[in-house]
Amino acid sequence: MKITRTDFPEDFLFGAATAAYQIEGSGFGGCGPCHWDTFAATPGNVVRAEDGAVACDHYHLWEDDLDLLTQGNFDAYRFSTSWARVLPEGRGPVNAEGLDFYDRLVDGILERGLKPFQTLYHWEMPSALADLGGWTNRDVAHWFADFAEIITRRIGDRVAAIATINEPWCVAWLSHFLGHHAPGLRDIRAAARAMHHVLLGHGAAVERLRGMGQPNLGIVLNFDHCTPASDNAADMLASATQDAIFNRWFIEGITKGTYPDEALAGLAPHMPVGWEEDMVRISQPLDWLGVNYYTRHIHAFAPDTPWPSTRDVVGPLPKTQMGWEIYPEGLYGFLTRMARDYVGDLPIYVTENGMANADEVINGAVNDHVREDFLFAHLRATERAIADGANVKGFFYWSLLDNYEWAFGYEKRFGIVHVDFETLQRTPKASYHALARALSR
Ligand code: IFM
Repeated sequence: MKITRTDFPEDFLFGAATAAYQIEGSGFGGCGPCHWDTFAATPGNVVRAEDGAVACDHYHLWEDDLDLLTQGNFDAYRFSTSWARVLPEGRGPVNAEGLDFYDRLVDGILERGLKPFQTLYHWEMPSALADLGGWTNRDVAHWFADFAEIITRRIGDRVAAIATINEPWCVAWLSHFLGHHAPGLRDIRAAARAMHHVLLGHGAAVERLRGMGQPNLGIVLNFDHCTPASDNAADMLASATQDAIFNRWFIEGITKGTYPDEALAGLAPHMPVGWEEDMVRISQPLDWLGVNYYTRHIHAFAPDTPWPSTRDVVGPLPKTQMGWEIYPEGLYGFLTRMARDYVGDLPIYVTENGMANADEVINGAVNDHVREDFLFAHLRATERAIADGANVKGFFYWSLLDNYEWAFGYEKRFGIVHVDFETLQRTPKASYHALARALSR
């Protein structure tokens, strides 16, 4: 059965999400270099060594892109403001063109009757700060708070909500332990520091913005359902360890001021000295929580490997173009778990959910019916979580446009709007039209 707007509470917001480096084109408008430019330029890191220099050229085509949101009957738009675009050196001189761009963008969002949901950090660490260690350097917290203040002084009067960090697990673990994202480190000491400093940066930015009187501050965490490969004790512990690293570290840091023992079991020896004293700053009250959810993983014990001694097992469920299992039940699980164990009645937004598919334009149309099914199944899961008490106030599809999917370059297509990366032509897909029908009033 299809979804309609009336299946959700009256004030529920339907939106679509994007991020600066993935769509804007960092080669335009005085944007500074970031660690993704050099990560991509290093052989073996990114498919075809593609980078975000042009991306979807949203920097020039933003008005057309915002029109797609209104024509799709959306209520809100989640976007990010690039640190490297505002401060090309990460600190010091401000790029006036960058601030002007975001100023025009926010006005354009409001003129179209949409609510602007801003994210401050969606992964473009300015190269000058990456040179100083980026998230492994404790000073990153105040560099980030300074950036947060500068951009907020310009557009904070008009945004509906601000998230400090997008997906700290990716910022810290995926990028400093697994090495799949910039800066591409595979080092437990760097990872432990980034795991802590990313939350310290969050706390410092919240403190700074609160001090300026800025309302509606939150953070966007990603969650991945952990399933043990079997019910033997070693596989159960492997799954619990991954759950602690991925799902519990950040939410427990910000809501309880503690880190889970199962994660500290490996990370404690590598943590920065005195980290415990930062936990009060990290766990300041928030106004909302963003939940990004895509899939689950199955974890098994991996003997003869160092902590966390786990390996992934390929699961049996249908998979997306990313090879990720489609598991809507996981979204229901996290929304209700957040409400029950961590945030109570605090507003929760599904800030990202979506799937990649090998979409093609055929006779002017993209028939991505598999994405319609995915989307409606996850909306149903959200609806059930609300019925069971989770205070979910909105849902943002990832993503409005096909875009730069990080280490996968432009190969994986998450958009409800197809982008031809040669001509930059946008083609709304069948899923866009289905959603527009569901959301019409
Ligand atoms: O494209 C990313 C996005 O930048 C962060 N969340 C997950 C998406 C899909 O991988």
